Amino acid sequence: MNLGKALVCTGIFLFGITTWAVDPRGRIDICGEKNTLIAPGISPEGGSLSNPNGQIVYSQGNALIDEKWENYKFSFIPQTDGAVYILLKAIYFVKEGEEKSTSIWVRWDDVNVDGASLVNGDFEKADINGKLEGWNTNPHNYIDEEGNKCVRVCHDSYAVQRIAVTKGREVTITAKVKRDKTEGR
Ligand SMILES: [Ca+2]
Repeated sequence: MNLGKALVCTGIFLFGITTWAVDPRGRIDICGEKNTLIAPGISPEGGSLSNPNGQIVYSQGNALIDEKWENYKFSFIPQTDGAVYILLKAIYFVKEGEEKSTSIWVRWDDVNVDGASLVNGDFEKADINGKLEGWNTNPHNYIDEEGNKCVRVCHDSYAVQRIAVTKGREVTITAKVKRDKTEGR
């Protein structure tokens, strides 16, 4: 029996409840606008990249074990001129025996795009109402970590920005991601 299973069993035994059986992972989806077609490029280290149809690329990163910023990098290649939406989120997770998904939260910061133009990738710019420059997200997802701003998101409550892309010009996205400190283990 590994440690993870032992902890889960201990949780059931002592409290009659199950504990988390999954570590958070960052996920970034790229969705082509209108007729914009995209193809997958490089995959995140320790993660995966998939291309369920010609307009979508899903990237998913490594398991986030410690509460520290980890590097995230992947790319895609536009097959047409157009625009895409970048969705910063976390993995989709359904607990065993349940029908509804459970929200897994991660934090993102320092998003940088090579091959296209993105604004406010460090999340430092927002108006007085907390509306982030360049991004759309729930204001509650905007986090101030002792002066450093970032976003806290899950699969269904993400941060999104639209960027223009050029046919054949590979777009490489780098970012920092970490497990959220409020996330259970
Ligand atoms: Ca920041």
